[in-house]
Amino acid sequence: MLRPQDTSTRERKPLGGLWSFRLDAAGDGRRDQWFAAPLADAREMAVPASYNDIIPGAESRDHVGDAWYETTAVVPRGWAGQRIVLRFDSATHAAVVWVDGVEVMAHSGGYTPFEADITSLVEPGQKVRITAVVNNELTFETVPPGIINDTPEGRRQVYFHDFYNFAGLHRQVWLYATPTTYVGDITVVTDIDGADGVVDYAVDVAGDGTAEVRVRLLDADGTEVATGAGASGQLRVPNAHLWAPGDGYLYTAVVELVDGVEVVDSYEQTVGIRTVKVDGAKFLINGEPFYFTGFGRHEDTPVRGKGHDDAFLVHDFDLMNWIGANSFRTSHYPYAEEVYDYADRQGIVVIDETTAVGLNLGLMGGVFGGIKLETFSPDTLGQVAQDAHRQVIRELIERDKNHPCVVMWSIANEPESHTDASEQYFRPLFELARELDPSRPVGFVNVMMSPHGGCKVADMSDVLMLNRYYGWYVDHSDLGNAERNWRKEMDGWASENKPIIITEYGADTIAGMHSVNGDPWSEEYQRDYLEMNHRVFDDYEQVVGEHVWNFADFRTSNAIFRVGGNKKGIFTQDRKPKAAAHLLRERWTNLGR
Ligand code: GCB
Repeated sequence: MLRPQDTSTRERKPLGGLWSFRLDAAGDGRRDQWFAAPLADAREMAVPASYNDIIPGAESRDHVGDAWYETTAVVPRGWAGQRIVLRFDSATHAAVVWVDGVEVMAHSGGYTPFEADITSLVEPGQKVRITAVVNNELTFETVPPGIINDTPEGRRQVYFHDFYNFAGLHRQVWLYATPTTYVGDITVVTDIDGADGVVDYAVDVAGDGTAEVRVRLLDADGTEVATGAGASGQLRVPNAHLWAPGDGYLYTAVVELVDGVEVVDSYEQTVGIRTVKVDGAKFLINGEPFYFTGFGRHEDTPVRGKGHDDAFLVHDFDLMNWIGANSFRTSHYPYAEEVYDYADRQGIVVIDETTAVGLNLGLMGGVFGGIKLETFSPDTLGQVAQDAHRQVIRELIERDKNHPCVVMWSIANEPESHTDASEQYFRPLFELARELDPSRPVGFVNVMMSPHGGCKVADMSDVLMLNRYYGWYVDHSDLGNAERNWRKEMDGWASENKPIIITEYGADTIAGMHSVNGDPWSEEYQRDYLEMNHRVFDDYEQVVGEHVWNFADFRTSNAIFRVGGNKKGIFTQDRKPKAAAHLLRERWTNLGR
């Protein structure tokens, strides 16, 4: 799905700002048709933002169920005769949307965009009322999954991942206009042939008319370097300036639909020419071995929760640059599209992950009152969940396929992967991802409970992505044993002749806590812990990357091992460095591989 753009034929209008807002834990609104008239008894709420931490108190923080959002917007007069679209960049986790009381769309999945053609419902020059009910419930039919318990105090949401279940309209909402014959989709896949760049493109012409497709490829200075005609084709760029880690060089494909001399529609698609390949135990970008340094991250900032914020985007990338990180994983969901655009321009490499986190009920000791639940079964994660998982893979790849920064798909984080049921669950999902995008490696992130020899999904992965907490969740405060056990396990994985990325390793650390003994939770322990891990990584050439967990401290649900959230950040939640930041900076800016 193409992002809205301003071009010579298109216009967009962001609708972010303050919207009317009302929590509806009882679920009255759908029954009483709150969408039919201006939202009564509403307060105001920022969009984009999570609502949870904006309103003080447990009512919004622990809210389970519907939340209503409403705004009005004037459809620009100049859009008469155009196709008019309403687009939500995301709504966490599911939404139904009405325009002047008429339902226009419904969507499940909290981190991908959805849109509706509302041309027939609106009058250019007139005001429209847009209402969305956004639901935050996680069940065995959603990805990520959860369980809702009825208690005397109300419904309580339980989920199987640690990061807080922030909800709301986290990203921009747009009204935009295109011509009625328009560019519906663009796919670009790039290759390198000697010094030449090769760009295969395919353009979907959508709408009511017919048109010819014309493509002009411009370099970063705006000079035309190649042209193409027809809905699909190949462009060759002599002496191409490749997109590479640290060098976010982008061409622009100006895709035009033409009817005679008239340009019917025009869309600008950025193109980074690069290749990605797994060769034995090497991960190659443009044929060169690449070593990932960086983080698993979260969309999580004070007050706004998961709401996208350009200031934090730029600051976080500057901090990653300062520390020598060349990459990150979008743990554990697709991030805002602004993040990928910026990573393209900054030359930062991205492992792009779906929302499939917490598919592992074996990790949930105690949550079900002593009852042992199977992870993959008709009563738990069955067909409906697998279909939802298919949908998030599809929507992720459709949304992000053209970003050069994305070098790999991660289809799940730490699912159960040691059982026959998990093997059956995942096989078709790997097939789907490969069918949708044969140009990138596909993997999943393996959990410690499925060590080498015990994992039935790792064989399907092009790259072995391991989350390991030797010295934290096991061998806690015993780094000697931790190192020995880590090496023992690594010996097994290293025999697989596949690249290994350590996608998580980390130690909870309270900023400002110090200990001459290097006690856990101190800044000293975090440093010692990281150094131990690095000694292990450096002894295995199969290890092609290290992503510390986490870039910054982040909010979690409450648990006895969480003190105001997950404190494994190298930066605090407000982005102040802990001592380990300097250690990583020293290592990553000097890593000669
Ligand atoms: C993990 C998860 C991550 C958690 C982390 C932790 O393995 O993938 O989401 O935050 O452990 O710190 O417990």
